This record gives sequence, C-alpha cells and structure tokens, in this order.
Amino acid sequence: MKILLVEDSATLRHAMSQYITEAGHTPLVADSGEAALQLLEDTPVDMIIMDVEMPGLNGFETTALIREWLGSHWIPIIFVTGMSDDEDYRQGIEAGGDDYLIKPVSKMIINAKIRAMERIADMRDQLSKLNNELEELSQLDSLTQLLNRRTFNEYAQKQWLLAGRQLTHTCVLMLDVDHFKLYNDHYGHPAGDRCLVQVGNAIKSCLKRPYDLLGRYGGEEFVVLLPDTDVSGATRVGESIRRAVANQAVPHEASPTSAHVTVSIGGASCSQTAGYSLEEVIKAADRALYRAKHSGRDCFEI
Ligand code: GH3
Ligand code: MG
Ligand code: MG
Ligand code: MG
Ligand code: MG
Repeated sequence: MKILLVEDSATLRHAMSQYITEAGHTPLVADSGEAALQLLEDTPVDMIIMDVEMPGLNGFETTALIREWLGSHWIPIIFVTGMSDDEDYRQGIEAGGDDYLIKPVSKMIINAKIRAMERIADMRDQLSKLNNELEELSQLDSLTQLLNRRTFNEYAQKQWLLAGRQLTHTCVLMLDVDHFKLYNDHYGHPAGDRCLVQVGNAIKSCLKRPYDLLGRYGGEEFVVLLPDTDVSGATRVGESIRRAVANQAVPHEASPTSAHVTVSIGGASCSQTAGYSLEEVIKAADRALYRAKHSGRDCFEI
C-alpha cells in the first residue's frame, strides 16, 4: 500500500516512514496539511497517517477537506497526535478520522493499526466489486445476456432523446421466433432455451455500430433500436438479421413453414419531427411484425 504520512516534525516523519517501510508499505511524506492536499491531487494513496498539530491547516481541517474532496471514495485516515483529551478524540473522528492514536506510538501499534485498516479497505473493495457485478446482472437477461426489457427501454429512451436534437431517423425492429411453441413441444424447453441464445447471437452479429441496442423483449421476442437509420437502412439490417437466423440452419422439424428456425421481423423508422413518441414507434414496429407473421413468417415488413 501507498501510505501518506502527514507530519510536521522531521524526526517523527523519519521514524514513522521507517516503520511504514519495514511493514512492507511505501511511505509518501508531507510536512503540512497544505502539502498533503497538493500531493493528493495527482497521487492516489491507500491510507493516510495524519498528525493533528501543524502550522497552517491542522490535521482535523486537512482531513475534513480530504473527505469532502474524495466524496464516496473512502480511504482510511489514522490520526497520530499528542493531543490526548477525549474532546480532541471526538473531534478527530467527527472530522473524518477512522482511528486516533496518542503519541508516542510504537512500531508494533502502527503496524497493527495499518493491518486492521487494510482489512477494512479490502472488504470495502470486495463490496464495491460485488455491487458493480450486481448492477451489471440486473441489466441483463440471464439466459441470453442481452439487455433485459427494462434496461433496453431505459437506454432506448436516452438514444431517442439524443436523436431528437439531431433530427435524424430512429428505427425500431421487433423480432419474434416463428412457431416457437412447436419448437419447445418437439425438442423440449432446455433445447428451446439454447435456441433462443443462438437466435440472440445471430441478431447481435448483424449489429455493427456500438450504439445499436439489442434487448430480449419477452419470451421469444427481441427488440432492436437503430439510431440514425431510415427505412432503407432498417430494411437492410432487418433483412440481414432474417437471413442470419435462417442461415444458422437450426433444425425445426415441427414447423409448418420452414425446416429451420426462422424469425419474423417488423420495423418502423421515424424522425421525431413527425411528433411521435418512442412508444408509438415500438407499437408501429409491432404492427409490422403482425403483418410479417401473416405474410407467411420468415420475412421482414416495414
Ligand atoms: P408465432 O410464429 O406465431 O410467433 O408462434 P409461436 O409458437 O412462436 O408463438 P406463441 O406466442 O404461441 O408461443 C411462444 C412460445 O415461446 C411459448 C413459450 O413457451 C415459449 N417461450 C417463451 N419464453 C421462453 C423461454 O425462455 N424458453 C423457452 N424454451 N421457451 C420460451
Ligand atoms: Mg505536529
Ligand atoms: Mg411471441
Ligand atoms: Mg413466436
Ligand atoms: Mg405468437
């Protein structure tokens, strides 16, 4: 760990630096609160050991400023001071200190406190990692790893608002696997699940731009949002998806319309100058999907 030692006494700075080095950590030193703040501006540290009585900013003031500046990014701060009143202790913790040691402090005590803080910091890191993972999980559909409906809607709405300012067309594609109930009945539900993953992958392979959105909208329904895409662009992408799914040639012996798994696709493309909402464009794509189903499936309608 990189440990910042803030101490105005040169003798103590020297001694404590040595303790920190011997404990296997890297000491960085500052001889005042001001110097500490300056150093922190471009040097991240893992822990701070802070004197209280110093000319200029004292340790409490420096700590309060650091806490304000770091916001939710917590690093342990330990005071090491000659001030031994209960009231000083209270003020130190109030200012944002995590521990309060009274001088003289032995090497062994310093080591033990560093170790304890290290353990808490590790736990904090693990929690924040877990939190990020949970956040990511809550955005994805667990079977296909595509955006779930809620997250798709959220991101799509953002893209839609962005497009409003640029006066470009936004396209929505609704996709539905053909005769999927019969697929499940014939091959079983687990095979149906695997088939949905394959269809999802095929759709994904046709979306080339990082801002195209793909979500699983419901059971065997998928949805795509293509920003900056007019009817001819939408038709190109829609047709390429239709072909990509069919070309996977996943057998579907029970289908009355094709020997393989296919999708029907409905598209709608709209400029916001026309005054429609995203919900209305999605509905229009859904109506086009209905037409695609009725024109025999494995086709694209817009
Ligand atoms: P159509 O061509 O008209 O769309 O016919 P369909 O059979 O695909 O449509 P229907 O809406 O009748 O059936 C959809 C089926 O999708 C029924 C449901 O059991 C299945 N399904 C929905 N979600 C899942 C899933 O997560 N896994 C599996 N294996 N099947 C699913
Ligand atoms: Mg001092
Ligand atoms: Mg359906
Ligand atoms: Mg279907
Ligand atoms: Mg249906």
